[in-house]
Amino acid sequence: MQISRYIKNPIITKNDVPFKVNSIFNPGATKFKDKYLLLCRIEMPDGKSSFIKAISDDGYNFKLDEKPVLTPDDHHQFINYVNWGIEDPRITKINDSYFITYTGYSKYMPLVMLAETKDFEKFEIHGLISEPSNKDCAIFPEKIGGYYWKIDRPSAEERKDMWISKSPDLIHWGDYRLLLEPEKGTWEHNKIGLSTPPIKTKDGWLLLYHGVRGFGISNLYKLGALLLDLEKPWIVIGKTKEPILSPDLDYERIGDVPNVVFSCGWIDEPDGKIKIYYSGADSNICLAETTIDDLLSLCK
Ligand code: BMA
Repeated sequence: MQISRYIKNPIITKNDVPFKVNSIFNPGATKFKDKYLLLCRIEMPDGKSSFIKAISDDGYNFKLDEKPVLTPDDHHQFINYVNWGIEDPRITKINDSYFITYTGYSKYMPLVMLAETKDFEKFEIHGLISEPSNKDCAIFPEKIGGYYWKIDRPSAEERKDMWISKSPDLIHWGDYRLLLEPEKGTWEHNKIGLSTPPIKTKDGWLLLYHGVRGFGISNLYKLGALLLDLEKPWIVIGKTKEPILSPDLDYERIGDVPNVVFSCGWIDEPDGKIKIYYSGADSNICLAETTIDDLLSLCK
């Protein structure tokens, strides 16, 4: 398997946060002004999550901000949909704007929120782009056939499948279609969901997704890759047969939620390498590296 964990994992833990948090994990990732930027989920001592920014010159050594950059309280008219926390940001750059899809959590259960920023200081909160229950959403980085596209994961009673839909303006969504359902009897038996925003490759749209299987009292979260048709992104043209990353090391096994590897962001380099930012056991931020070509060959 052509995927390697960074030897100094985890790269960020709660000890790096300059104030008291329960945990830091599940960051969205992007390049911003030639630096690596992570928008990290921090779970505060009261159990509600906010976001904090981390910046790096090399993608390995990050410096965290002094304070959160986006909190539930910043959500004003949307506060009732996020007052149990904001979680799991995914970042897509379109032209000179960064669009962030994330989970708004409240007594109404998870739903998908959309915010936009140009500088990662000020955020324009566009509001809800799903009803509950829904999460694990990211937007494609360009229009396809004249429309924006997103993938998300509604929870419909027992069903936990990935869906795709389109929009003329990123706000109003429709043309919903099933994209992928869990393959029964395998590592993704119980549920799947999008992990990283799609990247355009010569062979199709490439993305990571997570699969979950319950064993005894534990759920195992693993990562796989998925390849979608470039012009018709609702068509799956390839998928990894086995997970590309599974919880194995102590920092993936032991933590708030044991036996989890979970990713919300990755950064592709001009030379075809790709940095996958992920979290172990909902308790840290880690890095794994591979190449686009390796992932593509595993999807065929
Ligand atoms: C998912 C999300 C993630 C979390 C994962 C594993 O449902 O809530 O935030 O990392 O479970 O606990």
